[in-house]
Amino acid sequence: PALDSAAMSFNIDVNSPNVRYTDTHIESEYEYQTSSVHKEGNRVTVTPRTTKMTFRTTRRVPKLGVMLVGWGGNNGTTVTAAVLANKLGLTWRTKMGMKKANYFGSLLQASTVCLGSGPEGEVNVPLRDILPMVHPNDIVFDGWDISSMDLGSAMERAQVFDWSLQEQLRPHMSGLKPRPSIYFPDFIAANQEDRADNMEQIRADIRDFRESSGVDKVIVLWTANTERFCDIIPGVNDTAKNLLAAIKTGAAVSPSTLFAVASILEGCAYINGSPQNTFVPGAIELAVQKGVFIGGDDFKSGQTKIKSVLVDFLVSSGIKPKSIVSYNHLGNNDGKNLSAPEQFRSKEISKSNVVDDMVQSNPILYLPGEKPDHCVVIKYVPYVADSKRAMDEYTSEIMMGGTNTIALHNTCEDSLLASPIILDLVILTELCERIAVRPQGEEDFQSFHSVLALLSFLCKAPLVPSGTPVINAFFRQRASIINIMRACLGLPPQNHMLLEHKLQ
Ligand code: NAI
Ligand code: DG6
Repeated sequence: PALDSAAMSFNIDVNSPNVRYTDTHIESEYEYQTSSVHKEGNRVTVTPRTTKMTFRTTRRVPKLGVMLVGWGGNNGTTVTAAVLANKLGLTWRTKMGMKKANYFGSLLQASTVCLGSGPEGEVNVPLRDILPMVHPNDIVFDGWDISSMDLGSAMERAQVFDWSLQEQLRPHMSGLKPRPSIYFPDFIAANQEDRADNMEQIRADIRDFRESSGVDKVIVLWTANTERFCDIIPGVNDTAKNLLAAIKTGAAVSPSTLFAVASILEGCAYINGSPQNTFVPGAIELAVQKGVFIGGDDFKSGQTKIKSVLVDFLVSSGIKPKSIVSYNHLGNNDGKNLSAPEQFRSKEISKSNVVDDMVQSNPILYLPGEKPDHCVVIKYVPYVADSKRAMDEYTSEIMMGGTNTIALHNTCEDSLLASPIILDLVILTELCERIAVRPQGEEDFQSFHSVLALLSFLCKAPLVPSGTPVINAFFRQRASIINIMRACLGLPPQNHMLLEHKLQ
């Protein structure tokens, strides 16, 4: 029987003098415990530190609008159709039996967290129930594309869903049409006048969507094709002021950066689901100045997600990965776009840096600067369409000169992995917009840094504020999200000590 995950919904009340529920907020008094470490040669001094702070979460969940750049693509159509199918409670027959719409693959909708244990044993609840959050069924979608095809036809072009499901969805999808977007075959050489108009048009589109749909809040997310990396040019994109001036005069600015700037100027969070360096220094500075969240880069959906688990497992077991070779072939439009060298290079960079933090964490295995050989190959094979194949070989050095080789073969619809990640990205970003923190002794509450590092779990190349560590390891990223949510409820971090079961 199909699982009814919607029925698995919990109301959580924290019974603690440190937590206050008002009509508008959940407030928790929290002790943040860290250690300050001083290392001099082989001598390490650790000083535990406790910082008291108040977390305040606004309880009212807004009506959320999400504008997708690349709405007519495989991810854009798949996420829109999946939400519709869930909202309508659709079921469909396949050769494997009846299927029911669900949100498998979503951290927030389909994974759980253990709140603790009681007479009934361990109690696990969906992450979506820990704090008041937007439900994906309630998201209103809109967006842009360089293809004017309606979403019903674009869904068919994507070849992701079973035909009998598409037939049910088509009447709902065909009326949806992407807004015209901007296309610069080589954005560095593009027409200047147009560009200034383009940004104003994007801003007007955002305002039009907000007004016509009646949503309270808009988040913009890039799921359009991968662009090539752009150069950081002093005087053009190095500061917020220069970037705004460059856009006005029509200097070299990529379409994705234009979307990011337009979104920031409209006060809308902007998320980059592709690998290119949309967030040039000027765009980051602008987001900080305006207090708007930005996040990215590049959805962490399959091969890279496994890498962020497997390399962590190997290195934290004391095993030394020496070579990681990752092949991909896929036949969708993303694969076609990535068959161009400059676009492939963007993806190669974001797929390759993912092991760095794990390797650097273990100086027993790796000398300073030493890294495993890491090779990423992507080939376009039209026949396999959206059903991406990823093949990986991990070769590691084990005890006494031994060699351990692990080979993986992974096949699945790429867009069905990316779509739940898109939902998590926008829902988590929206939640973060409602969380404020006040360190003890300070008057004002502050929000998270504009560069929303909490999204790292969902991204291949996490964007973090300058000077802060990049974490790629899967379970560290997951723990960060869960423990911050727990802090909002005045609950300590999950420690997995289970001392209550380990003492006499
Ligand atoms: P797709 O090629 O099916 O869709 C991209 C859409 O963007 C197309 O409809 C295209 O017409 C449109 N587009 C291109 N330039 C545009 C512009 N300037 N403005 C508006 N629309 C524009 O690709 P897919 O499979 O949906 O992937 C989208 C992006 O997500 C790609 O960059 C891909 O690398 C990235 N990604 C996908 C993952 C997955 O698992 N599917 C995982 C990680 C990243
Ligand atoms: C080739 O790998 C195509 C890419 O767009 C990927 O499918 C996508 O970036 C997902 O990558 P990963 O490494 O998370 O599976």
